[in-house]
Amino acid sequence: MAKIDTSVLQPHSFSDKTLADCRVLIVDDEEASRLVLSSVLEEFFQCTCIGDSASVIRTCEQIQPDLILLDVNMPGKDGLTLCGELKQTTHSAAIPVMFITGGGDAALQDTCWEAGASDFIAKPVVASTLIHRVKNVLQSKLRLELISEMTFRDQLTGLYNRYYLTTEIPTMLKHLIREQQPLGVIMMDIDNFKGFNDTYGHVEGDKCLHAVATALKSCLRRPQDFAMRYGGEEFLVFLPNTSQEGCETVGNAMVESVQALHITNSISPYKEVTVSAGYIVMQPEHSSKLEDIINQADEQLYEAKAAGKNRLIG
Ligand code: GH3
Ligand code: MG
Ligand code: MG
Ligand code: MG
Repeated sequence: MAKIDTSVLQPHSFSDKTLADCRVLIVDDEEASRLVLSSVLEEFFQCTCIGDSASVIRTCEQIQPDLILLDVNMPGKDGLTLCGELKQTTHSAAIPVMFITGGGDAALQDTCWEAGASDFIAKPVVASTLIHRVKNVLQSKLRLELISEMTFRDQLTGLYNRYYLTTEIPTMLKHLIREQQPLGVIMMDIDNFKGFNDTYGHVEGDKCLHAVATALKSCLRRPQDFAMRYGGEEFLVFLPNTSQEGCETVGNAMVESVQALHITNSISPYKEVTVSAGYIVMQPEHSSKLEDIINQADEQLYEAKAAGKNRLIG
């Protein structure tokens, strides 16, 4: 029988984040106001308070809040201007903003919506109303996060899926073109996998796919790098802003880490499950097509198969 580590065999479980895990960033220049808001909310959520509007964008990058409670009137940068900036910044654009407004007149409320508010609440704040409104916004955010994770991930392996490739990669390419940064692409395929299925059955085959995907993920070190299940037993790895040397290091680590799983495959000349990989490093241009990039990496993969499998060629 194939020897597989059963600790990595559970199918990918999507996010189990709850309301209690959500981080709320409270931004208000008045200390008394921050204290009131945090004392009401910290029983239910993870709260962080700041009084200085200038440091909000940096703080968002550091703690990635799920909601920002934002005072409208603050010295220096006011809440409305800050909200506009948050919505223009990649890492904070999706964070809902709830305004805490001093006055409740309709014109100000309109301005809050136009600035990108998800909701607002008038001072003086009623504790129970605040809690309900915050819970509502966070519930919606959690649902959206779960749906987007399910949309973009392959359920068996937990890796990104093809839909992610077609929707997200063009944005990544545009960024690389603008910054004049190279892209490393690795195309990978499990060796002799048809024989593995025929010998051990498709259930063991699925477990093997999960274990291989976990090994590949463990080789990714930077947040911008990602691996994707391209087809049945084929994987694509994208390494933005990576040199030839960097690509080779990651690719070799992946090939080695799969063999290091020591999953028996009696029909393989290596007697274990292995992968072959081909890589390219290229400078994306406006004329670059995703299909061409993948085809080039695929040609290298073909060379790796022809040269005896269980290796990286680029
Ligand atoms: P090579 O070394 O040349 O890549 O040979 P191979 O046998 O791996 O190549 P081939 O393309 O003939 O086989 C791919 C196999 O992958 C066929 C199919 O049964 C299996 N496969 C694809 N998707 C899945 C899946 O989701 N689960 C399982 N268990 N098997 C899958
Ligand atoms: Mg104020
Ligand atoms: Mg294949
Ligand atoms: Mg194969």
